[in-house]
Amino acid sequence: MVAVNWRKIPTVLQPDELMDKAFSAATKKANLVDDPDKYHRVRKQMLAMIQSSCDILESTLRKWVSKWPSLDRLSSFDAALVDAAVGRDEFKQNLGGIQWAADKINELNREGQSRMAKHRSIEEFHDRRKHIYGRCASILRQIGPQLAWLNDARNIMREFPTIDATDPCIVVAGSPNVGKSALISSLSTGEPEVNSYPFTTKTLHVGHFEHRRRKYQMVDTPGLLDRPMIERNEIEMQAIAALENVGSVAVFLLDPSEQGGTSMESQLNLLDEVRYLLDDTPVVLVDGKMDLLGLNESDSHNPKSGNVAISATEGWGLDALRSHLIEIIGADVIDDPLSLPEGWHRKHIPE
Ligand SMILES: Nc1nc2c(ncn2[C@@H]2O[C@H](COP(=O)(O)OP(=O)(O)OP(=O)(O)O)[C@@H](O)[C@H]2O)c(=O)[nH]1
Ligand SMILES: [Mg+2]
Repeated sequence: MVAVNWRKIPTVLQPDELMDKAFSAATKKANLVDDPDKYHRVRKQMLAMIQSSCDILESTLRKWVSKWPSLDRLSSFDAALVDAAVGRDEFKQNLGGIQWAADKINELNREGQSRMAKHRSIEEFHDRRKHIYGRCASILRQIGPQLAWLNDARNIMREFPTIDATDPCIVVAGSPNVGKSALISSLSTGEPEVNSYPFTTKTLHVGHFEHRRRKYQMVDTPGLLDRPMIERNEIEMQAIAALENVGSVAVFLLDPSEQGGTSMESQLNLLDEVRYLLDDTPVVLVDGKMDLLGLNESDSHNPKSGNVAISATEGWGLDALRSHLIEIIGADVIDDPLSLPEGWHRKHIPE
């Protein structure tokens, strides 16, 4: 399962643009044909026009299909994103329409070649070429709505977060305004990506850091895990189920200062829901905005709650939190088969 780079999905041309591209390239090809005998020249030119325009149309359409992510190969999280944003069935149908057109053009190309072989006059050569062009145009016009749909879908999907299901992923949850995005930014090396989930109008942050050449991803979940269950729709539930699969660990960020506007009581209620939703994913409790709690940089835990304490804006406690997360995630990883079991020392191995 590879991560989809949503930004790499190509734009598709509209029918007129695609025809211009194919027909003008075909005319150039025809102009290269050189034969002193008019009859043979026109015949070769018309053949070249049919063949090269159909080839370009077909290969362009097939290239689009192949560059679009294949739904069957998406992680469940990515599939939920696509379903929520543009609809899984529509996605398949519209892409299927492009495939259909490519097959039709291929048939047309072969038909044009074989019919041309039977023609015996210059007029027939021209007419055959015109006929094929007309039918290409009609096929392309038929898929006009599909092409327009794909471009709209692309513009939506470009904003999706890229999450690699093979790398560990830290899901950051918590009430609105507790500092989730700030935490991801301060733990990330480099600028975090800013994306959006189709379920929410908010932007989300995806960050990364590396440890021992391993990449750790972090995603925040605005509007996804911070609302009561009752307000969620089916697609959001699917995405949450998928987050459970993709997440190695969840950070539940609390704001004991309550400066974010949510009382501790409702933050803790939300915690219960998140624990329930993410079921098997271990949850690490973090008290954020510790600079507002009268704590010092050296306090690694909040003495009141016993939770890990950090300040994203001051940069306090971040290294300790990162190490803690790496350690928890590491517990799930199968040990290096060449390493020795705990408590063993090389000197115990018989020489
Ligand atoms: N004093 C202080 N302020 C913080 C800290 N972390 C975040 N903030 C502030 O809290 C506010 C909310 O931070 P965000 O990171 O946007 O919070 P969020 O949880 O991503 O918010 P939503 O995405 O809207 O749910 C901002 O004004 C931040 O500057 C911190 O450690 N200390
Ligand atoms: Mg945010």
